[in-house]
Amino acid sequence: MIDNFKETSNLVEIPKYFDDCFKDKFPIEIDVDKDGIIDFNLTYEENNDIGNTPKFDSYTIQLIPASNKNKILSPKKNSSPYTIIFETPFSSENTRQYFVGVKNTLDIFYEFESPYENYNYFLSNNLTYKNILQNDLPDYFVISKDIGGIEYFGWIKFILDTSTCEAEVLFAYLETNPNTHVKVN
Ligand SMILES: [Ca+2]
Repeated sequence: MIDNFKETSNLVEIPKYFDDCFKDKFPIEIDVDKDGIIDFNLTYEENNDIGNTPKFDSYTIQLIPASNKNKILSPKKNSSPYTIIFETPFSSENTRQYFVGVKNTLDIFYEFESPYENYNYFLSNNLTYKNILQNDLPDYFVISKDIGGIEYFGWIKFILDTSTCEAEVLFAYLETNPNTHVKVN
């Protein structure tokens, strides 16, 4: 009986609307070199699908560079998908920016029109980053920024947990020495 109660109390209610979960939290503006100019936004893109019945909106949570001088880096690999979330220990060595086949979606919320709102859900599966985002290891993006034609490397430490509507950038770092790799152990 007590065990049953515990299990029930651990269930998190899935939000019915994306705004209930994240409206107050996105976009999170990230200024990696503290120069007052935003370099990346942790935010979402909204898509309206009108071709389906029932109609739905989808909200795709992503890190989006504010300029094409700012790169989101992936570990170098021979084939896609190219991932963008790192866990410690990591380094910016052997990384690069890919343009095609990048697994850049952190999670997706599907929001159906009324009266189907009880079917709304976060995708939260292996097409996104369910296992990496839900384990106990801190999550990072590895990034670089072109300043005056020279590349500077850095990282962004963040939390995203769609099961509890948490989204937060904990720290952003840009190495002050050019062409110098960063690592976190
Ligand atoms: Ca900046």
